[in-house]
Amino acid sequence: MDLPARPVSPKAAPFPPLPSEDPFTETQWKTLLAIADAVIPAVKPMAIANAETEHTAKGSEYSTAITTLERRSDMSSEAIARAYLDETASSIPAFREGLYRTFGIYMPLDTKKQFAMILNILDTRAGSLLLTGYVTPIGSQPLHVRESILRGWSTARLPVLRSLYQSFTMLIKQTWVRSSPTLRKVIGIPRVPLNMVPGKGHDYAFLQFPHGEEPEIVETDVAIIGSGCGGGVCAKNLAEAGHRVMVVESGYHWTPDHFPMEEAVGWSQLFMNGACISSDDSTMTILAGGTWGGGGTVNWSASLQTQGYVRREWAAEGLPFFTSAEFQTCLDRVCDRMGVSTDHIKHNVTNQKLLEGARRLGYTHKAVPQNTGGKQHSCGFCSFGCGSCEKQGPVVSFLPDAARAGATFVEGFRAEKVLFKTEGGVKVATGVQGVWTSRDGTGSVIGEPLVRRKVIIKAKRVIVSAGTMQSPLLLLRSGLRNHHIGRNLHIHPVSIVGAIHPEEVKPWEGSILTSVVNEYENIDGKGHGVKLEAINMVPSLFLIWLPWKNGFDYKLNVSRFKNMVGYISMARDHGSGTVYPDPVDGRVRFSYTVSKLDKQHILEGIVALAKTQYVTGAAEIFTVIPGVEPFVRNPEAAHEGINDAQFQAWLDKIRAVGLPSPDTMLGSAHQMGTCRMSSSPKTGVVDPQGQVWGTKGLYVADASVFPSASGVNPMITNMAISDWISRNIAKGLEAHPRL
Ligand SMILES: Cc1cc2nc3c(=O)[nH]c(=O)nc-3n(C[C@H](O)[C@H](O)[C@H](O)COP(=O)(O)OP(=O)(O)OC[C@H]3O[C@@H](n4cnc5c(N)ncnc54)[C@H](O)[C@@H]3O)c2cc1C
Ligand SMILES: *[C@@H]1O[C@H](CO)[C@@H](O)[C@H](O)[C@H]1NC(C)=O
Ligand SMILES: *[C@@H]1O[C@H](CO)[C@@H](O)[C@H](O)[C@H]1NC(C)=O
Ligand SMILES: CC(=O)N[C@H]1CO[C@H](CO)[C@@H](O)[C@@H]1O
Repeated sequence: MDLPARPVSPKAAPFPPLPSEDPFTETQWKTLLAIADAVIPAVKPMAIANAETEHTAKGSEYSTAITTLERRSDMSSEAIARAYLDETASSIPAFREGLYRTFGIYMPLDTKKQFAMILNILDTRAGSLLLTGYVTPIGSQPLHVRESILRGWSTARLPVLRSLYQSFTMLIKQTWVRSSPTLRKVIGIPRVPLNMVPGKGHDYAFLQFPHGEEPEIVETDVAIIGSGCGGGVCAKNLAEAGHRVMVVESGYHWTPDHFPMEEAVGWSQLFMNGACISSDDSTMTILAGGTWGGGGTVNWSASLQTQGYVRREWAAEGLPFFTSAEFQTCLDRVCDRMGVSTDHIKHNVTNQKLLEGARRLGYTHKAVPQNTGGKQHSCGFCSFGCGSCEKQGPVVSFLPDAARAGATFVEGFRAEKVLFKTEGGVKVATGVQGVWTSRDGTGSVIGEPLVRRKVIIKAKRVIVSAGTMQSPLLLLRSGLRNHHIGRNLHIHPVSIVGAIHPEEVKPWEGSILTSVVNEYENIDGKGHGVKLEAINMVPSLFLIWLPWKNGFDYKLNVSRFKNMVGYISMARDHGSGTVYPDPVDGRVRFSYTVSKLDKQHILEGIVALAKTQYVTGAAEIFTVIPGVEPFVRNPEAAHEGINDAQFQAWLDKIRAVGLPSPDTMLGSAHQMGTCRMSSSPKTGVVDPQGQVWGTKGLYVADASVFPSASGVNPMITNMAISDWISRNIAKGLEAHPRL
């Protein structure tokens, strides 16, 4: 019953160790796991089910489910189908560990305390009555009562109950999809992309420092903090211009033979804060890279140049660079280096359906250029690293170029603050101070490190490329007080539309994001609107968005993954938020509430996406809007196209319900703007050359300098701006003759 042999099997990457302190008490765990088992229960046929703990399926329902699952799984294994239905969340050790890690490592203290408090309240008679309508605490209720309490929360009038429903079901779906031993077998998804040929990565040498009580002091011309898209470009340019360059990165390098990483581990090891960065109102989650190569190691290859209307908007704010020939040269230069083109694209089914749907509706659409070095890149798993090295992220392009020009690298280095001297009342950057954490004795990153040491890097120029979430925090820790630091956070908020097609799609096959529909990109006439794009179809990123009514339905619905496609309606946001440090431990926090205008735009995009799926034959279409049931196509009405009255009524419902708060969950992987570039220190953080206002020698070069949202996926814009900033820095530095 094993999957057919695969040509490659990436090296296993380990989880970070579990914290020694248990995040919850035994009674809190009991309540949480009872809720978990209500979301993902064992399903048993009526004849043998124990209604206290198991979901009871009527005899025929159960046997139909088994045969359906067998058919779907490719493996025709009744044993696997039964094991899948038998599975309860709490019976999976990796599920419990996943929750333990989420609460014990990644969740900020005050959020964890809120959860603990809710669990306590649910365990009292009075609290239970208030929240569930029963005096018996939910942890002691039979399964069907727990299920009906959760369903009741989903439609409650009280917003706090609806948000309980969302928090619990999302958390549990997510942890289960990552950890289930049977789900992937039932879905039939392979461990690595079919026919993936492992690539040979650059052989990095990272600086090592000896033990010592005193800080280690090293010297360079340019210190670059962060190895992501911005930092990578700067490193190449400055090293090639003949300067000594040192790039420091808080994450670690994973060689490509670890890629694509298994989903569960990948979320922990490759993403910032375990991919668990939620807005203060908990409706929004931000994904950011946190490894060698930053977002470039986990992004999806979409390589779109900044559009004219955004360039004009930025130029009109006193930044003429954005309409200059120079900016275009920078865009073209970074694209050339990564072999960006549309020539080799072969659209997978998800992208084909978006393009064909748009064609049939007369929507503007186009192929999205890929940074795949002039090769076809059929890899649907790039969120967890690119094993073939075809994706030209910084780790395979800019950083190796920098290495060949003499740049040096430090992994495991967390920059604490920029150091200054004062000259004539101006702060002049003299370097950066941080803590270096070496690997452990086995070369891994999970054991006790061999060395942990404070390091001071003296430098003539310091470039902060720690990304939109971390760059402003570093500036604040360095004592800078410009009011704009951390503000103006734009995120391109996205909502999701999924569809189930009658034919097999195998959505994990082929390239991830090769098409875009632009029809609704300028709804307000001022450059705000949505782009419609494909989402990366890996189970842990997609299946969590399917609605939950009970665990039996949910298990059966997610087993149809092979027939699903998924898309995002992504807004160029007019509204903005703020990034700030957690008061307890300094980790990144943010506040962001999607504006009314942006919600309207996202909604238009959802409607348009649903139409593309209707006209390409979807059998079912679903959104993540609370209270909107999936649309099930009536085959009789198909000839009417989108005029199908039932379909229109469903679209009306979507428009009427909108995206209610606080129970509509949105996501983002495009954070920008928290160190905005401006023509005056009164309106931003860095000057038109990328130098931090009020300082000398300190620059920011990453997506945080965008004056507002880029509208397109931000990587190329980020790299082009970083190209310009670093070339100007090089001009102002006297070159060293290279030895
Ligand atoms: C899943 C996903 C898919 C994406 N897909 C696309 C796409 O297809 N197309 C596109 O254009 N964009 C995409 N993006 C967005 C794009 O990757 C980011 O916009 C881009 O990487 C941002 O680059 P950056 O230089 O601002 O920061 P990052 O690339 O995030 O780099 C910052 C680096 O600094 C490190 N760092 C942070 N703090 C410190 C510190 N104190 N000390 C030392 N190091 C530190 C971080 O670990 C990180 O590695 C995607 C992003 C994600 C998460
Ligand atoms: C990701 O970002 C890097 C730059 O950091 C870029 O070179 C690469 O092309 C991007 N890849 C994808 C898949 O977006
Ligand atoms: C899940 O299954 C139920 C019942 O089988 C159905 O009503 C619902 O629409 C399904 N959800 C999706 C997203 O297909
Ligand atoms: C199921 C299916 O048709 N998958 C295709 C997705 O697209 C790639 C090309 O990018 C094809 O190779 C797959 O066969």
